[in-house]
Amino acid sequence: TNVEAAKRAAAQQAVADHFDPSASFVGIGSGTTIVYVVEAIKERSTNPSVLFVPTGYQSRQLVINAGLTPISFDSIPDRVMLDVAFDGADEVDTELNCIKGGGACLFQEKLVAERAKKFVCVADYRKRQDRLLTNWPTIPIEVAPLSQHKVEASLRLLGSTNPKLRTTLLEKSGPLKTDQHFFIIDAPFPALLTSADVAAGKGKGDGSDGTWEVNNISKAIKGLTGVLEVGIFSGMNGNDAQALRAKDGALSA
Ligand code: DER
Repeated sequence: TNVEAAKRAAAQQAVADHFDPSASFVGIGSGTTIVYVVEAIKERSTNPSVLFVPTGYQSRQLVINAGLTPISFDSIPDRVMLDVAFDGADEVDTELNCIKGGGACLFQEKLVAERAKKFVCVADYRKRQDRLLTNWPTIPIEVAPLSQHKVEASLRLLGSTNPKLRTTLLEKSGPLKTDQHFFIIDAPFPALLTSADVAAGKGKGDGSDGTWEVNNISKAIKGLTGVLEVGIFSGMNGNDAQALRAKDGALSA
């Protein structure tokens, strides 16, 4: 099946199911799937004063190029929650936990996702796995440049075999910088256990036996001084995180 067709199918289903044309504030994520989400929203939006909260420069340009009105996250009025936020993911497990950060936008993505009444993750069939880090091998972590080596050492102590600074020789010599001017470290770990795995005795999930549960590894990494954000999205504040999967164009939630 054509991956692009699957992305478009997932995006159109997600917007049909979760975009209310009368919405006032809508979060827009980063990556390539989100492009189809914005296209679908453009077809359905009827509220001329709806404002779109981007999750980085790419997301903001996408909103502007679609003729939609962006608003910066720090301009959202106090106590206002976004009606809905749409974003992609690099991997999604059976409990709707996500690995995010393939596009190095995870910090603003998490800010926006947590500010939304509903977080809609739009992901084609390639992203859906039983456990995180099955197909996508690493946890993206945004760190203050000065803390890079220290965080890498701490990640090794947590069991990451070979944490690597993200560089891209194609566009720039040297490390990639995020929209916050921070670095990204990609840390490989064994597949992350779900809470059901731990309940079933598949491992302790606290690192003591070499296994990690999704929330435990996320908290352990987030606790390292120098870490700004971790590319693990779980629970989403109890929001109704919907992971949509397009399989051969058909959809299953
Ligand atoms: O960086 C992210 O988390 C993005 O949402 C991204 O990785 C998903 O990108 P894709 O839609 O191009 O696969």
